[in-house]
Amino acid sequence: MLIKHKPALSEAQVTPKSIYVDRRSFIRQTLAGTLALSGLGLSVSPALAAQAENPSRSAWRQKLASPLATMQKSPYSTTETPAPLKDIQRYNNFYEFGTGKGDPGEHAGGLTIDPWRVVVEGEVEKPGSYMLEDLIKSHLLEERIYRLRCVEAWSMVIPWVGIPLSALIARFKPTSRARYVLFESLVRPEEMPGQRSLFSGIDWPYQEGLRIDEAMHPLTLMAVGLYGDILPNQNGAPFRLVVPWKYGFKSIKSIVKIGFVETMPPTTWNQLQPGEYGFYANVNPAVDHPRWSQKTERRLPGGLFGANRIETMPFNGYAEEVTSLYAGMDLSANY
Ligand SMILES: Nc1nc2c(c(=O)[nH]1)N[C@H]1C(S)=C(S)[C@@H](COP(=O)(O)O)O[C@H]1N2
Ligand SMILES: [Mo]
Repeated sequence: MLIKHKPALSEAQVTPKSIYVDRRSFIRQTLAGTLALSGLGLSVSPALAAQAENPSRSAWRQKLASPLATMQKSPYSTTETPAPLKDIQRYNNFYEFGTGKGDPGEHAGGLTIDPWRVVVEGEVEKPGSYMLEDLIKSHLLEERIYRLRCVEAWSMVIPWVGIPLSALIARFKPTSRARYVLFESLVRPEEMPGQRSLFSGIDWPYQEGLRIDEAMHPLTLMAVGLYGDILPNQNGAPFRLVVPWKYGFKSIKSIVKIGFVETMPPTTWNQLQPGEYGFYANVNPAVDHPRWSQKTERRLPGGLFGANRIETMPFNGYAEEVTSLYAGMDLSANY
């Protein structure tokens, strides 16, 4: 991804990186810092205090405790070894928190993720503003270990927890006019420093979309967790899309709206650079990005000696399951 302008450096971004390397030592240091500062009669910044506790995460974890306890393993999981949690949490794209890979890990901790509402609108018989827990509670959570391939040519294996999007869509009862599904992320500049930057280049909210048959495909997941716990904030807590055969930018985070529409919806990266980020964005080693090759990818974390390059697979290795969705389409023109 390349954003047109360099974002303004925010005050929070100058906090030393070493503080954040390990979340536990971060919390320890923050608490120690709080004590030290209060001993000196100084106060700690509210953002740091929020990252140390964030009661909304404990509240949401409690709501998800019994669904998580009955989580099922899925036959759709890859047998590849998942990336360690620390790598999944510190190498992210989530521009609402900054454009650097470490920014979401540094700045998303304070995001309030409970209560969380999801607005469902458009061509459905059951539109409404739903509490997230009400959307989840009648479904069994599944663990789905999927490869995630970013358009920037890095990838990771991630053990998501979620429910198939098809099961959710069925309860909203789409009408025959619902040909596409659109998704929108949270807009909350007070908690999202990337949205306060005048130069981010993105017109918030982050938006994505799928054709209805892509949305109904059994591989398409709405994730609420990973590694058996609620989602880390930097990975899109409390509720994000995961479409494993498409480039990662389709897998929109921290979703607050799902809409059902008749025509192809505008999507964030496609609007910014239509020649580089197609609406379909299927992982395809045969079609290079205009600025780099898509034939190989860096599988993270790298080994002892750094880069761990592997060949990129058509549809990210899910060709057998999804090729039929695109029968008759020229994928070289549509990514
Ligand atoms: N709202 C929102 N969703 C987003 C993004 C973003 O910037 N904002 N980045 C996307 C991109 S480019 C990728 S590769 C994945 C990264 O997911 P991860 O950080 O959980 O690995 O999230 C996607 N979803
Ligand atoms: Mo990405």
